[in-house]
Amino acid sequence: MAKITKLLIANRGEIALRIHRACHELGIKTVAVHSTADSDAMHVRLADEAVCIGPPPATDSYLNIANIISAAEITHADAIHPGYGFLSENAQFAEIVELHNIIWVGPKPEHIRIMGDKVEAKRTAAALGLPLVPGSPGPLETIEEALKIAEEVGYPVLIKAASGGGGRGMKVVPSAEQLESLMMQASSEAKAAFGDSTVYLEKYLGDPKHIEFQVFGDGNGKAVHLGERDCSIQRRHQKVIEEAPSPVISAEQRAEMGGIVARAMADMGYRGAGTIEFLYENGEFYFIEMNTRLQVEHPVTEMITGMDLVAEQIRVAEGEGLSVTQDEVTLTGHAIECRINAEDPETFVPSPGLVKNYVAPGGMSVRVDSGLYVGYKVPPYYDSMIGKLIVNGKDRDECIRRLSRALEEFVLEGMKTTVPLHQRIIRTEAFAQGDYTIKWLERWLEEQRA
Ligand code: MV4
Repeated sequence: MAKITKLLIANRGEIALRIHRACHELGIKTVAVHSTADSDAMHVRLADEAVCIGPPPATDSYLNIANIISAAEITHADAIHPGYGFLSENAQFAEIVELHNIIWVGPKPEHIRIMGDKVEAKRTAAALGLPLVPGSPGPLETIEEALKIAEEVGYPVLIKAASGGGGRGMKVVPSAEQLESLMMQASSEAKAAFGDSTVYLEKYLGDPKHIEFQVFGDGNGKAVHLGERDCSIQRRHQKVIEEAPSPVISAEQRAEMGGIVARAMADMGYRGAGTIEFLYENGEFYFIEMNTRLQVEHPVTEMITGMDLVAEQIRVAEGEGLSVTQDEVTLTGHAIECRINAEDPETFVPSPGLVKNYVAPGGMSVRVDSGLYVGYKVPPYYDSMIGKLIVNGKDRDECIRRLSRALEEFVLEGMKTTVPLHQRIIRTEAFAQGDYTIKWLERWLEEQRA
């Protein structure tokens, strides 16, 4: 039971601002840490204190553990929130924070470590009763073993790197003839990319949806689920639009799967916010990975639950336990998020630059999470996501109409953005129907180019 009085935000951009806002609503002071490229960022200006932690490259600043811990020490911050990306899923960083008697606003380091190893994650998920994609029970040791398992589950199969995730280091194997060479290739690529050659095998699902459940644990055996998000609208493993609830999941199926994931998190003693990722095909869920962080798309869950997930993370980190029981969680209406990137909407080439004019949309049930302001210069060193537009409505129809209206209002001059792309996507029949899968956007973009 340790109240947080001053929290260091170990991140940048819209999520740093999001965390700052939650802290100030809770009466918690904030410390911004930033690279020399981010001195003029909105969250740096709003924070109670700011410490420069290095030059623009993230490895020298936002990933520099010694500098971040030093910043926490000199400002007497009593907690660190890592946001998403950067050090958010670095178990060693979480351990170091705790060793310095600083409250880590995140899951237990052991759980971060387990879920970071995709083979360990699957083993754990299986033991907790989550449905898995059929495949190897552990790392692939020999080609004979791989051939045997592939035969059992049926081709095509997918070779994945244990240290991969987010789609890096995957190889689709169409038939037994290619298995050996693709397995060797995957293994040596994994070694080069992650310093770990461990690979495993799964049945390849041809065209699933990506549906993820938001979970929260108190670290002491209590956990809840906050429903699912459909994140299938993606390009090259980058999500573009997310929505909650999924347009294809029934209330019964949500309650069933939600109950399973919440019980799993309770059983493992999970602490804080987490996301359990599934592939969904032919009405069935298949666990693939768990993310041990707050995600970019958390606002759609906030809109349908009315909960502040950053405030909830802070409560749990303080040892206050969850603010709700499962019975008290209500899922109401529909919410959709569009990621606004500083990119050419046709070529996706990054387009950083000076914000010459900016008018954010407003009105009923419209939320914009962004650190943009007129005169701000989007630096070229980081991710091109510069904001998120999140809209909710009483149902999916109303939500889409409101989203279209909000996108119409969006004014951002000085760089190319993905706003026009979102307008085009939400007008398609596939989006209207809600039956899109993970391959839909790339296929549609290909069609549009032709
Ligand atoms: C798969 C799959 C098909 N079958 N696993 C990609 C990222 C990583 N989280 C897992 N991924 C996939 N795993 C099996 N057995 C297809 C993908 C996949 C994907 C998954 C979610 C969202 C977007 C995706 C895009 C391409 C491939």
